[in-house]
Amino acid sequence: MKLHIVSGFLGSGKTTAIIMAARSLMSRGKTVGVITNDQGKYLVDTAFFKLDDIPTVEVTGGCFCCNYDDLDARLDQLIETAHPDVIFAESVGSCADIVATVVKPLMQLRPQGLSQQSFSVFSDIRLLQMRLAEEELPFSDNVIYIFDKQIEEAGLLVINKKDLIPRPEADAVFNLAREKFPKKTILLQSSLISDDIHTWLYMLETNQLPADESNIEIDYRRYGEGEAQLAWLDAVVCVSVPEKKGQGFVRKLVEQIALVAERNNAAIGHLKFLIKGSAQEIKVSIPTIRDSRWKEEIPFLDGTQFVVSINARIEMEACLLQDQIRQILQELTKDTDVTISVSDIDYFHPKFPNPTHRIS
Ligand SMILES: Nc1nc2c(ncn2[C@@H]2O[C@H](COP(=O)(O)OP(=O)(O)OP(=O)(O)O)[C@@H](O)[C@H]2O)c(=O)[nH]1
Ligand SMILES: [Mg+2]
Repeated sequence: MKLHIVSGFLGSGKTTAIIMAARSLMSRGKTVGVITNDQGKYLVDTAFFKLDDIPTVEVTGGCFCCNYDDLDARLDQLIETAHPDVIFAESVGSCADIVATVVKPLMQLRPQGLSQQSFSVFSDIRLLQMRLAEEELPFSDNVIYIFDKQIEEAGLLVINKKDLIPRPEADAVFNLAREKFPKKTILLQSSLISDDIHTWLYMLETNQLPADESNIEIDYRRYGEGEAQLAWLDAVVCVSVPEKKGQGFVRKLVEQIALVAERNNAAIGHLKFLIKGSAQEIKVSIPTIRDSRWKEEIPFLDGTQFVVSINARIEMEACLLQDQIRQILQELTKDTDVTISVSDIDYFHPKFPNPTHRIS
């Protein structure tokens, strides 16, 4: 059984790449399992993997490193129930120091061992381009510190979403990254392109562990402060709209929630929605650097009843985020014949990271 741990900042494309890789492996007769991870619950990603019939288990309520025993147990559960040839474990996008706290413990502490393990780190090419050019990222210094530390510990760095910038610019980012990080294996990828996913899978299969076996130096105070500056909000909302009004309603809902960040001058880490109707389930995603394409991801929606799961990770105060989202929901019910009920809502700032193990 092979385990591929996939790390990288919020919205960098981890889930997309894993789904594409899983589809490719499954089409070749392999069995694949996934472990998702998040500080919150009602995870959009878990639901999204299940849409592809990929056996998926969750480690929720904190990162893999602070819930190592749960990760270990979920790994056993997945092996027992799904007998996967390959498991992908996607770590939460605000987590760093994974080599010391997850990769090494899994290699050294699991009695039955793993036939192979890999560790790759994703980065959205547009954020990396800005960072390498020393342009200001929209996050506070401590959040940027996490972004940097994730990249620092990568043995295999995947510069993802290359299709979103012109090819010469993408090549320039790749060359600059190679100059700056000569020890790393670096891939320039679009997770939407099958050939790129095959190359990534090939790199994983040829066992890309961290380039440098020594741990990164990381200041847990800064790392903890960075995580605590991000607000997490997870909600499940039941919506009833008149026939043929679903698409317009959902577009408005997503737009209004994205505007909360803008109004508060706050950076979005990742804003994700899963919209479940009687015949359709769709994911809508707004990452840090957004464009209007998300609107096209929302097709005509059949039916009148929808369950909308919201996972918002935004750099702002969690109570304020909750207040403003509730206000938006209330205002949307002022539209004729729309009813909205919040069946669950949870909002918080991640707790200080306190890894179960740290192996040097
Ligand atoms: N154009 C383009 N879009 C991509 C690519 N990879 C991912 N995306 C989009 O980027 C957004 C975020 O992708 P996800 O796969 O959900 O990112 P993630 O890293 O799993 O996000 P978190 O789990 O929230 O940290 C989605 O809208 C994806 O469709 C890519 O290579 N090219
Ligand atoms: Mg994800």
